[in-house]
Amino acid sequence: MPYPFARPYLTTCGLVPENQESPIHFIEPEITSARYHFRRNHFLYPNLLSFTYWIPIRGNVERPMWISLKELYDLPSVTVSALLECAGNKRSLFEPKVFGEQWEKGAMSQGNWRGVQLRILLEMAGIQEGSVEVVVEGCDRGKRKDSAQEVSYTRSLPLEKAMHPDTLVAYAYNDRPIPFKHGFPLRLIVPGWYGMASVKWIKQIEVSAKPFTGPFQTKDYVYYPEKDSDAGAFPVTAMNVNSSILHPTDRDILSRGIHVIEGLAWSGSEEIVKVDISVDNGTSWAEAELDNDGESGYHWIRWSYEWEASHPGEFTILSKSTDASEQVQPSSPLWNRKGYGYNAVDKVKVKVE
Ligand code: MTE
Ligand code: MO
Repeated sequence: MPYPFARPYLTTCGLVPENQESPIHFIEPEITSARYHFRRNHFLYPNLLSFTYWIPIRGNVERPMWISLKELYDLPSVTVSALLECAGNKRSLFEPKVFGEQWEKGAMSQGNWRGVQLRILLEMAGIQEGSVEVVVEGCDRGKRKDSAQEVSYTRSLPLEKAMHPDTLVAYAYNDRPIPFKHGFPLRLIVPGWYGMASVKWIKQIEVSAKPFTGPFQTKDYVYYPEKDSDAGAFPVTAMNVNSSILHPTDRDILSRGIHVIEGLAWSGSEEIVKVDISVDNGTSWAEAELDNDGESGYHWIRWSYEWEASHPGEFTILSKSTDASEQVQPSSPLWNRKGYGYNAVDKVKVKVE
């Protein structure tokens, strides 16, 4: 990457609460250090009180319990290398425009999360017959614009996803305790799903026999394809197949000669099998080289394409990825009123002089 020593700070969508992202061309291609990790918050940062260090596991369980951090650290742990992408990443690109934080392309990160499988904790407590979801509450709370009541940031997972071996109650990020802004001491990590599922600052875990209806479940993080009605609504879950061009950057002026077009590609459900590049705004396409370590997993892959810019002019460069289940980035995304899951073919414009 071009600037190994100095990178700019995050760009800011809002400070109260704090919502910041990394400029796309400064996304670190392997591991996002905590400093450059985007920050997505619905409320002010919570005050962590002693209860944070004892997590209740309750609800529809045989043996309701409290688990301490110490006990948690002593349980067998696993590490998952996972990409976290905000469902609103790239929201600013929707046409027509939608309301909400106007994220550009950098509300995503990738790193190694270590913790205890949520299913181990659920098995310790013993899930009762008839349970359908696991509800995880965060310590942060406040008022939403749509209600006078204070609420906490709380989300549920279907039982099957909660029991998935890669769903973690994480306590470390890149071999260090999770930084406070990213959920210290414990956060949920739901690899493959958009970031809203990965609840920070876990306060309690509750097994439930009925679907959870809190506002972050049933009002936000729902795709509403219609502007004026809720027809056709469905929940935001796994990350869509997607890609971003890291280099060159949009509106770069390049000299004639060979340029390496580089970027990232990812999907929440399957491995990336192909990335197509166009340097003529989609008239012709060629395959990029995938820097695929052969591992399937939850991380993005890097790709590159050598381009000989032999004559001056303006060029529109596109990247389009395909995953193993043959999902392909569309030329126009599914427009939805809250602006989630933008995944149209990525685009930068450059000028060759
Ligand atoms: N957890 C809590 N407790 N509060 C929040 O506001 N935001 C969610 C999720 N978990 C949120 C949360 C959303 S929408 C995203 S994209 C990720 O956290 C962002 O995680 P980060 O701030 O560590 O990047
Ligand atoms: Mo998000």
